[in-house]
Amino acid sequence: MAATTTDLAFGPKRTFDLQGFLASSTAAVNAALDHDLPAATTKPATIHTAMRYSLFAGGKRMRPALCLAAAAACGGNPVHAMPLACAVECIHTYSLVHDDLPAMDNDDYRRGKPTNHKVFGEGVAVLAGDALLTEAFEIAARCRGWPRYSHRKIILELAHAAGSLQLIAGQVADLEGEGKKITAAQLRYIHERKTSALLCCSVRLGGMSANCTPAQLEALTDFGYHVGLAFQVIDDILDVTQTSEKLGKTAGKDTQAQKATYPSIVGLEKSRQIAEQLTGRAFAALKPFRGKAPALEALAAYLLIREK
Ligand code: GRG
Repeated sequence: MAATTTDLAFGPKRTFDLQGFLASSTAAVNAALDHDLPAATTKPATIHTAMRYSLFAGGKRMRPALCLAAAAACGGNPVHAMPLACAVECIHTYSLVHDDLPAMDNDDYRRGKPTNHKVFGEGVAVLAGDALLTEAFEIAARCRGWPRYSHRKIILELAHAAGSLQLIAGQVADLEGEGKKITAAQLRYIHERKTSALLCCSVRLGGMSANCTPAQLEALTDFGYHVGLAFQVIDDILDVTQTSEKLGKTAGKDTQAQKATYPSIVGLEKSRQIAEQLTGRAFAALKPFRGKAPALEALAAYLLIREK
């Protein structure tokens, strides 16, 4: 991965060692998660082994990276952002474990490995997802509060993004839309909740962990919202253009499940244009940082050209 902001037409030319940033943020997040989660051998060992199986299966760790990058843009200390970066990854992993269940997307392959229920059975996979969701709040509760962002406000932020108005709402609309012809507006509703809400929350939490100003939080929200939407459009494109081996999850699932996606509604070419426009909006949102958010810029640029 050699992505830097200089690769794309957005914003002024800047270089940033994204590979180095992702390597160090992923290593730090993995070490913190390893420390926070009960050991695989802790009784009942089955549940802790199952939680760790999916959490350490090799996800890209984009949500924690966005959280840490947002904290850096606001002059924060990564130590203060880390509990929140770990919490969003736990919520994301829980959502994948449950999404893969036979009652949901019924998938056998995730993060390059057999899905949780294929290894541990459906009952344990449901519980592993539940436990990861709960663990997220236990870890997040270790964050510190600030004058602008109380401990309570930070936890509410996380709960709202994961709850029935956002992440779950998106999943419900996604399930109910299967096999139906839906409009681009309805598809946007699904993407905003199913995908963008948690990505945007990751960015906002990073800012909050740095006691960011209201203007910075507004800019981060605008950035996270657009990056989140672009992320799902690219995800839909990759589903029809990449192999399962490359993605580490079953390719072609959306077509198989008769899911409405941007490529199915507007075609591949137009979908790419939409992803580029959304990424352009994300870049524009960072203007108030006056070039002091290089990691966020580089992440947005990379997410547009990612191949998995
Ligand atoms: C409550 C039963 C129950 C289920 C909830 C909320 C939910 C299930 C599922 C969320 C829906 C979902 C899977 C949205 C897709 C978001 C998305 C594009 C995920 C892939 O993210 P990546 O590419 O994955 O960052 P890695 O594996 O790299 O972390």
